[in-house]
Amino acid sequence: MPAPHDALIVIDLQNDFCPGGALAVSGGDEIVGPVNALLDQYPIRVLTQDWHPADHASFASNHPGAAPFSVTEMPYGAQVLWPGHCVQGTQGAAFHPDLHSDRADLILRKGFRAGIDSYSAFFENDRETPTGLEGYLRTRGATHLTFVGLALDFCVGWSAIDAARLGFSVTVLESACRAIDLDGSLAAARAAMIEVGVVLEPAHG
Ligand code: VGL
Ligand code: ZN
Repeated sequence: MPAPHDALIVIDLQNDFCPGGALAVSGGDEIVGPVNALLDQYPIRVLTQDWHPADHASFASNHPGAAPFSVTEMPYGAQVLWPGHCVQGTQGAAFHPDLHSDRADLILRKGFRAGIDSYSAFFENDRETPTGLEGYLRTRGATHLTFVGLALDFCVGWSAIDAARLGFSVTVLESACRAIDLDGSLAAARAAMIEVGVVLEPAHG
């Protein structure tokens, strides 16, 4: 059972990451029920929302000739070029309609600057521009963070790793996550999470 200092962070459970969406994660909609059950249990509840302007630098369509899922070099490092997704104010950027988003204490939007992506809920992809979530969680008294959502190998993984580096105790519930798994990204994300002390609760067993 969650204790008073436990926070649940639900990453990007939005239409565009669910089947039928612009950047669909296989089985993404299957986690909505389990996530709703968790939202009822935790005393501190945060939802993140990927929230890009149409001219966002992470969209392949904004790089003439670039194919979706190719990798480019940005001033802040390597960046996967995604199909356009989660454009501010669109239905694709909205939460899955069955998600109990009214339960959230805080909805944190990220990726809203055109020139830089933000996988992590804590820092943009330069790994140093803060989103403000650390201060929110610390002032709420959160010490242990449980992550669920989409996608395990990108936004969930980067968020969990940053949280561990910031000194939070971190658990990822894999049963309430789904992955993109692009060129070994899932195995790499799992290894990187374990490396910094994130506890991965496996989907089975
Ligand atoms: C995500 C790719 C691009 C995610 C967001 O939520 O994992 N992945 N934008
Ligand atoms: Zn995005």
